[in-house]
Amino acid sequence: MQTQNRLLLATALTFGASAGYAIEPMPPVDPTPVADDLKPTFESLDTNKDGQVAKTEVPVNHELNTLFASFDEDADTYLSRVEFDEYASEDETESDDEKD
Ligand SMILES: [Ca+2]
Ligand SMILES: [Ca+2]
Repeated sequence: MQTQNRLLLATALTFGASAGYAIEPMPPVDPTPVADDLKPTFESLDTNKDGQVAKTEVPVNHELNTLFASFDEDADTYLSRVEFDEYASEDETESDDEKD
């Protein structure tokens, strides 16, 4: 009896192994959607309407907060509209090459 049980167990294991478990590849998990594709407008950031965007007016989780210094060319800790436009037009990769 014991021998037969072992045999059955072995058979079951072998069967299970050879049948295999079809391991389906997991679909890639969608990365967290990035919401800052759309750049804020100068007006939306200039909350106190003084005509400049202070770093404190930029949400801390916004990429501009990190990039602020690199666009604040005169280092006055504000982005003027001109400086902001530099940021706003930074990675808009519209190629005008094909236009005539
Ligand atoms: Ca402001
Ligand atoms: Ca500035």
